[in-house]
Amino acid sequence: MNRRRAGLAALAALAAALCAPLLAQAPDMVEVPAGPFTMGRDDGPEDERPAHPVALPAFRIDRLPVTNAEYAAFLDAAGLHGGAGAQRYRRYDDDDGDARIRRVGERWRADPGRERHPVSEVPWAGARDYCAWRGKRLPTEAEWEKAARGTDRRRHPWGDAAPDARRAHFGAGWMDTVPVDARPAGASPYGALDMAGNHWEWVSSLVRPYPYRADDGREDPASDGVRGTRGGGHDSPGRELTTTERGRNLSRAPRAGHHNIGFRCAR
Ligand SMILES: [Ca+2]
Ligand SMILES: [Ca+2]
Repeated sequence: MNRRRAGLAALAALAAALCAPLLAQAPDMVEVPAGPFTMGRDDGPEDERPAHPVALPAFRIDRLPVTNAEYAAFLDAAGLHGGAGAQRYRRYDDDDGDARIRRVGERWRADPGRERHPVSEVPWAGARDYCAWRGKRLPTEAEWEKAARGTDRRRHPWGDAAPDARRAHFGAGWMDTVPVDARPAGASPYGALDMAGNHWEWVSSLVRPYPYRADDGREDPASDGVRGTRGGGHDSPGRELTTTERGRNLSRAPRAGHHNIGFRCAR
């Protein structure tokens, strides 16, 4: 090897060494640019009608849902309960058989093998508090839908093809979940993973009829009303895995955690 080629080879090796960690580590949030998108559809169930334009400012959303390991770290930092007196509430249904985080000594710990699975049994207020702890917030229902759907009205995050096992985890048994990054082929137009299937996801919005309006009271953080859930879960049939499905067949009382509802955060 002559000196020039040796020098180039050394440079290339250095560049590869410097870039490797960047390439290996995808960003933990994806960018959704400002602009309108179409929310809802005209040919779906009543609660998804009508298709209507919603304009949103730019925002970022987590690339992945929150995992058991991440939520265990939050419980360590923030504690199981929030509020005080009559306002005291629980951030995790730790006594539920479907909980996959347990207190071990003084610490909260994800069950072995479940660390990277989406967290379940988190009441809506726990999801809200987790996002605040990370300097984030829950996405609104409109933000969630745009992040999953983009601006071309696609039926699923990956496009219009029917759901299959390569793109999403669904049609599975009770609590049969997979790691949050197990289905890269199901990425949304902005690169968010796992939006369809595995777990439903809490959004900030109360469940109200369309058209979506952020200023009509549905974003009231103090309300006790039912909060939205989006995306479909591991035990959903394929027809619930659309970008427009609103989870109307689901138990989603906000004060309880549920076996098939997790969340991700936005900013
Ligand atoms: Ca999901
Ligand atoms: Ca529960």
